[in-house]
Amino acid sequence: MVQDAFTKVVSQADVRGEYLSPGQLDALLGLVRDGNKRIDVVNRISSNASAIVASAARSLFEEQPQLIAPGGNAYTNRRAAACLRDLEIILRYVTYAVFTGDASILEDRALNGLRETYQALGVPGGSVAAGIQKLKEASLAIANDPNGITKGDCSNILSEVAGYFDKAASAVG
Ligand code: PEB
Repeated sequence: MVQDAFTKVVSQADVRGEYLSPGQLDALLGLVRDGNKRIDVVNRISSNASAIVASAARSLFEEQPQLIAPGGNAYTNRRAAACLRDLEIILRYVTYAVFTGDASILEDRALNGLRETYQALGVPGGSVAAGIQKLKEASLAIANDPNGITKGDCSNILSEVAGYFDKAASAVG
């Protein structure tokens, strides 16, 4: 079921018939307090999505040129386009997870069954995982860009973002 960080805590408490605990309220308060950072990160990644995908694909194909050579899984424009599209889909779901502070939308709607889909298609999952790691690097570089902002402590949100990419990569790799 798709949830956000608030809904998840509420449904877990409801299962036990309990009120929200002070610790849970504190954690959710932290989420609200740092909400602008979260939304800024989502905005930065979303508005640079094509550049992030292009840079990830370029560096994946540089490292694994066999993918775009005859016989490779991204050989022919049709397959290369499918590959870029897949990276873009993953990136989009990661932005949803960052926005909601919860991985369930990424897991349920994108990662669930993806490994098996790739196996059936003959798409090398390890290479997709490598591509997702490139997406992560490009996204973090853009999210971390100190240009035009007052520098604050973004280590928590950035490691959360990194975690969603890692989750996606390990779902297929
Ligand atoms: C998943 N990818 C492909 C297909 C599907 C997905 C369902 C088959 C149907 C189609 O081509 O559209 N779709 C995608 C996804 C969701 C979804 C993530 C989540 C909601 O609905 N080839 C490579 C690289 C890699 C790659 C390693 C990094 O060499 C991807 C990119 N995916 C790739 C390729 C195909 C594909 C399909 C090349 C086409 C395979 C083929 O038709 O031979």
